Amino acid sequence: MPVRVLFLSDTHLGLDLPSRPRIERRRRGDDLFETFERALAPAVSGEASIVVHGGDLFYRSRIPAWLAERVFSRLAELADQGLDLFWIPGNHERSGVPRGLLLTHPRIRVFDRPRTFVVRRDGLDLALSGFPFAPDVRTSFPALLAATGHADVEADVRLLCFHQAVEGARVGPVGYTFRDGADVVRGRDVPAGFAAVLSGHIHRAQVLDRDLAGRPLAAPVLFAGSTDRTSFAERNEPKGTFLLELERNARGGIASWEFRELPVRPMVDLELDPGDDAVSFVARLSAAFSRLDPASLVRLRLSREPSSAVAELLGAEALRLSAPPTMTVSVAWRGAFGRRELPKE
Ligand SMILES: [Mn+2]
Repeated sequence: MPVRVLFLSDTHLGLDLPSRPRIERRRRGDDLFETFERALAPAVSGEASIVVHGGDLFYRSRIPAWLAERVFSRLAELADQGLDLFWIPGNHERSGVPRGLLLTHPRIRVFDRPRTFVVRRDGLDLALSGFPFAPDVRTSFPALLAATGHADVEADVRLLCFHQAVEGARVGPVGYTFRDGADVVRGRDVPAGFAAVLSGHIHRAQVLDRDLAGRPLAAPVLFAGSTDRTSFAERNEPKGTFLLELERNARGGIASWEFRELPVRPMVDLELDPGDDAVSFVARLSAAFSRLDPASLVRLRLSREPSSAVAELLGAEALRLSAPPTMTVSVAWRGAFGRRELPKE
């Protein structure tokens, strides 16, 4: 019987989530928690018995205690129901996150240093080897891999888990490609003997099977990507998780997978000429908003610096009122005014 593993990463929980909001409105922070919960659905329903979080669970390394408590108690709940959870600390989690809270649960394992965990599931011994985010991974990779101790354990199926860029990974609207930076794992360093490599860090979901010279990788490298869009650079990317099926073979197991897409809010760039007349601008703006999905995150880009009458509207309650309450609008234009965001506190 195959073992099913849910792989998610880069949930960035805590982003835009103040403990005492002064304005009631839809927040990205709430979106990210909703998407996090949806992402966990295959684990909650029993489709997967193992969950791997590829890192950047939180949005930064110093987090308030209430946030850690909220997230860790949810993870502990899942572990209490019999799931095995694994977490690779990302670049946002190198020091300040109080990992001690998680390390005390017997079914929650944290790659707080290079190490290998073995769990028995559905008659298979599954070894998960990994290490926390390493900034200079290109040179340190062989040593980090060896330090996991993967070679010293017996297992039917093996996974390698980390939070790094790998040669050939692509991000952003124009497809920036990671090549030979000090923070990039070489394609030829991806080791044989693993069913798959699971990595966080790269926010675009993708699977690598070749290096940039076209040579096949020794194991497929899966990036689940962020579970929700964390910036406009991700506005065209589908978001989701991977559900993997792992089976035994003589070479560290074999993996198959499907991408489980998650519903996320549309991100829209709205270009508008501010004109000089505030009344006409508001009418054009409202008309443009009404054509969009009311759940959209809108980046309003003015083609030129607005007149003072129009500028006054942009900073004010008026703009908030011209958009549906479920819409989030930010404004940017070139010129002396710089950049403004709305709604804001
Ligand atoms: Mn991230």
